[in-house]
Amino acid sequence: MRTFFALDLASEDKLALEKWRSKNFPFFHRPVPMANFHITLAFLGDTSADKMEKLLSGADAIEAAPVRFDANQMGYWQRPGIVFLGDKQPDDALYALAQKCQALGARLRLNKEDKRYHPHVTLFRKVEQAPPVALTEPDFSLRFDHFSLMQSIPARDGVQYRELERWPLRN
Ligand code: 3AM
Repeated sequence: MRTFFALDLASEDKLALEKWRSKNFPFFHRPVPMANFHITLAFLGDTSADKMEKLLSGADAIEAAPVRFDANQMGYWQRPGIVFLGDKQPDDALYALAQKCQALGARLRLNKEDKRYHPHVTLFRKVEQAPPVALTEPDFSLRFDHFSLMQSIPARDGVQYRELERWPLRN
């Protein structure tokens, strides 16, 4: 199965982001379903049953602090065609957690990511042109007290995510 570590947004935050997105970009194409709003920590890819067991016990051993993410900046990456929300000053705790998740994935020879890690919440995919400027600046204060292992399930019109397991973040 296809998996990734992520910070899954709380339902009320998903709703708030969706409200802002639909007000500011009512005509923009290919919105990510609000249920899918998340911050990827580490993409793992195809995960066998054998590796899944090691992944779960490896994640049990991860100790990391709660994370804050202030979604206060919109961005666009032309090559993957992604419009996203970022944080102008990302939390060190987020990098520390992502690094631990990525190291675990690398130890199990799951997906090896050479690119620099840029924490973000994807809003639109397959976007060919930079989006217009938002009428109202995004300003969402997101807080996370757990991280999750997610399964990505292909669906007829996109993907669905399912949380397989979650772990607490503590100081
Ligand atoms: O919504 P974002 O972009 O944060 O882009 C995919 C998504 O994250 C990313 O993993 C998340 C769940 O699918 N992803 C998918 N395939 C990937 C790959 N081959 C990938 N990240 C890196 N390498």
